[in-house]
Amino acid sequence: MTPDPEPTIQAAGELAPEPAERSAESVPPTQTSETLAETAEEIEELDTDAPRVAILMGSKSDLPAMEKAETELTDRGISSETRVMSAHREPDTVAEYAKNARMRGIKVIIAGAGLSAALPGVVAAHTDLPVIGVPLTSRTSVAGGLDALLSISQMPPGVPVGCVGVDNARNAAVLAARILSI
Ligand code: AIR
Repeated sequence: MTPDPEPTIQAAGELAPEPAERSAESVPPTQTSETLAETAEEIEELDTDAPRVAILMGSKSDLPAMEKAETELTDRGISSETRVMSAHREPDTVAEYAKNARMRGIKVIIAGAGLSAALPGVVAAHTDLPVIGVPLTSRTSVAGGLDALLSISQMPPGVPVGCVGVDNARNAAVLAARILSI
């Protein structure tokens, strides 16, 4: 227990300290949501290594096609992170990743998948960040990737996914750079 501070006696007629002085000493500064947002923006600007673009794919077998997106972004000096997650095999992981992406400072999401390619659409269902889908050919593709092309491009109204050409992950990266205006 700390002893009580000495009581201060104020003589009659003596001026009380200005309210501003007292509040500066005893009340912690309050942060409005506006100043918090500004602070978050400043931190983001300082943290230059933080990924701006996410590159997602449904399987490790998609990596040879999707790594072209990473190469293009790196060449342009845009930070990215690459993750493998399947909308059908790991639906909870995909939902959680998409929900947290904006908070983590991600600005654009590129998502590639083959066959019944749900990944870009499911990501777009869980975030309002721009999502660019890359339809991929796979060992058992129908009509050279037409299955994935239709799965990605035929999104319902209100939940858009930008769609690049089959296996054209590089174009997805160029589009992401344009969205970022870099
Ligand atoms: N895929 C994986 N989960 C859902 C889908 N649509 C896709 C992958 C890959 C294809 O299925 O994106 O293009 C084959 O995956 P795997 O793992 O069998 O090679």
